[in-house]
Amino acid sequence: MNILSIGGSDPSAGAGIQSDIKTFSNHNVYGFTVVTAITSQNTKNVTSIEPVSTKSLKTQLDSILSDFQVDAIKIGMVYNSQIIKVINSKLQRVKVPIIVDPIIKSTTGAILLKKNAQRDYKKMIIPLADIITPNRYEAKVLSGLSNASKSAKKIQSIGAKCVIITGATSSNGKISDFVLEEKKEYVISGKKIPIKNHGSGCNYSASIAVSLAKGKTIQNAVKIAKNYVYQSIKHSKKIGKGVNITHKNISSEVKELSDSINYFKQIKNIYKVIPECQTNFVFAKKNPKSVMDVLGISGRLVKSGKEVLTAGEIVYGGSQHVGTAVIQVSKKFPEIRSSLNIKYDPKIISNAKKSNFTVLNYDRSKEPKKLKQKENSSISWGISNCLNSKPPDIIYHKGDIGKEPMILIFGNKPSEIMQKVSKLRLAH
Ligand code: PXL
Repeated sequence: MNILSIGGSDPSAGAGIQSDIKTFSNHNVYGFTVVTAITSQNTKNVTSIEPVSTKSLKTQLDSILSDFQVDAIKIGMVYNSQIIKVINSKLQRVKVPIIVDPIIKSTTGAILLKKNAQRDYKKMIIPLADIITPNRYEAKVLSGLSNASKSAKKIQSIGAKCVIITGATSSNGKISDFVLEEKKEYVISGKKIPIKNHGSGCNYSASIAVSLAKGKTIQNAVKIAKNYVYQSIKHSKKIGKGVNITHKNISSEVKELSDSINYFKQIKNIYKVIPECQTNFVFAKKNPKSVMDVLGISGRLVKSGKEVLTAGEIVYGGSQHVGTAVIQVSKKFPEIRSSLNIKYDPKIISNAKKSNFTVLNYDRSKEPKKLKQKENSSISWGISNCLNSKPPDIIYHKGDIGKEPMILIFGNKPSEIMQKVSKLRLAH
């Protein structure tokens, strides 16, 4: 997945295109950048702004749009009317979701959209927007209105399909975004962190761009963006002499799991090993106590025709079933922290034995009746019954009445599971 950010260069990398690359990367998508203007700034002030020439802007856009598949476009700082006109003419016929983040003033008070360009901005940039994400101040400048609902409706009437006013209201430690979709309006609230920062607006709109490219609903996109911004402010750094710079480092555990999931999904014909109950791939903290200590995919890896799609996000508590399995194994073998479930196939079991894997199994039909009634009890019972003195590579069962047979692969970490997967010659 590839996303293009069109905006200003910020050498402090707190905002602008540099910050967007970090957001895209944190969401595991590739980012392109087209520079509209070069700002000189730090955490205290902006000292210079030089827009690029229209020729450069045109050729930058052509370079990207003629070569790559672009799954969404974010438009940030545009500065003047010449830049606005080029963007409008190049993007009018582009058929990918466009997120517009109106950039009018910097946190430190500098003008980032010239006053005499505001008319052209409304005429030529706002109508490109599938989603526009002004903050309260920007919404007021664009609409002339203070009331969130009226202001959003005005901006929608200028041509944006959906309007999200970020930080529309805030009280009691909460900050709420006002969302006006094509046919409904609602508010989404989250926790507020009162830290003056540089970058949160860019983080928000870039995260929305990723979600839109992934086909998520606007409501889910807003929830994901709010959480991302919360984290980026929480981990913001005072690395300069002025305001904090937002920062979010995806944990190495999430990166490791996410890389392995992507690798797994790319295996040829891998859809054939996805069971009816779908697949999860998990990675636990050390000594996990509950599934809330285990990273998993909240909506699992699901089969859609011959494709395997990631439904949901990688989150702690994302898997009940496979999460419970890894917790049970880790009680006896603490080094084992990752697991993946796939469809039972005797050929896979015989490949595993040929590779000298430690393969264990249990018979679900032998589980005591009393236990069966409890949610997820079977897996704990089955696993604790079959473990022996060696850490397992594979544990399988052949099902029970109404229960699907299943293979679980175990390893110390997701990349080790992928090494095992390559030996098992899945989907051949
Ligand atoms: O945060 C908005 C923003 C976006 N883009 C650039 C900026 C700023 C704020 O300073 O400099 C280039």
